[in-house]
Amino acid sequence: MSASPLDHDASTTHLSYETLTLLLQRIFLRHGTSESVAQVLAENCASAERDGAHSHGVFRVPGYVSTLNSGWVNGKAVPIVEDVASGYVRVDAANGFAQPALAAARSLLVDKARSAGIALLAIHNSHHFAALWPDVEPFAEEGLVALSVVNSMTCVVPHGADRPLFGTNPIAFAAPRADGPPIVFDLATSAIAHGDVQIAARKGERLPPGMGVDSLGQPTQDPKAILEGGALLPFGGHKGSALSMMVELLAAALTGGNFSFEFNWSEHPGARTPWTGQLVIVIDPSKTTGQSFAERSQELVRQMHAAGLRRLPGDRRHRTRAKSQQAGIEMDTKDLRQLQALAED
Ligand code: NDP
Ligand code: PYC
Repeated sequence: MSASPLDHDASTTHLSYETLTLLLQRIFLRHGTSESVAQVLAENCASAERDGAHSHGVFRVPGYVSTLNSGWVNGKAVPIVEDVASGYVRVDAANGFAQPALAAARSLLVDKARSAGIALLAIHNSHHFAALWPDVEPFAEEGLVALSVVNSMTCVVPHGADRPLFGTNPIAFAAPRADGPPIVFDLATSAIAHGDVQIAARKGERLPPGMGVDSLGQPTQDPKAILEGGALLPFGGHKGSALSMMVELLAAALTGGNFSFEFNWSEHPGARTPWTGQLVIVIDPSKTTGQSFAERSQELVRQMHAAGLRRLPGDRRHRTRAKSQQAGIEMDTKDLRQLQALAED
């Protein structure tokens, strides 16, 4: 489970979560973040890699580094937390990353949710380049229900429109249950996450039909055609498109952040992180009457399994996590070498 020395013949290697987190922390610090931001981003990224959420694990590190080097984001930003109302917390992320802004406001948000039954956190002036489930799952681990949305960068054609406007705009939800890990789903409202298109292009793989269009608006299964002047489609036609619109409204209009089409990073070559907003809603289900929420959600899971369902959202991730905890996080040796170089260059 060690990061070095590497076996020169092995194409994969295994690292502990702690080793990977420390390496990532060194990279972020080396490229201009504060200690606290480096820690939050490193834990987020290592968790994604540990859980097999590859489109938002170490794959993202070169993008973080080029963005930090471009001056587009402030890696040392200190979020400004405002206690706005009994159930409302606002954070100006100060052109920094969204996760440190969430961390700064978290205890106030939880206190408010526990006293009022529900509270929301509106983050603006923020960059989110990660998976969304790490932002909600910890709430469910402490018995709360959480929902979060974040918008990204224009690359999705709204259903029935002619050109891209929306971001890939994920929605993540987490709820506690009595006999197992929280129920969590986290999904892009595009037919496929932009990160997965990049990964497919890198591997030379074709995409399933219905994911995107080329620069002429024609359906394509070629990821490069989508990335080079083409665009993605929403998942589920008009239904995913409506959800993506909702994400723009909640994550940007409601928080004071940019819509996915509102920022211009062209003067920051290397910038990759969308400068937008994020909304988190936390509910305390102990205010529910009758049986506990966690027992009710367990009953729903029981019935879903009885109906023949074999895989709940989150199951694959939790299985991969258990494997990583036992054998270490499996990584390509080549990717690890690239990370080590980024920690030193
Ligand atoms: P997927 O389509 O891979 O998965 C979406 C959800 O469905 C997950 O919770 C997954 O659980 C679950 N799931 C997948 N397949 C099944 C199945 N057969 N049966 C039951 N459940 C299933 O995710 P996306 O490609 O849509 O998104 C990938 C990531 O990209 C997300 O983490 C998202 O937050 C991130 N993203 C981030 C953006 C940003 O701006 N920061 C923008 C867009 C996306 P499991 O995880 O267990 O497989
Ligand atoms: O994978 O679509 C994506 C994405 C956008 C911003 C961060 N991830």
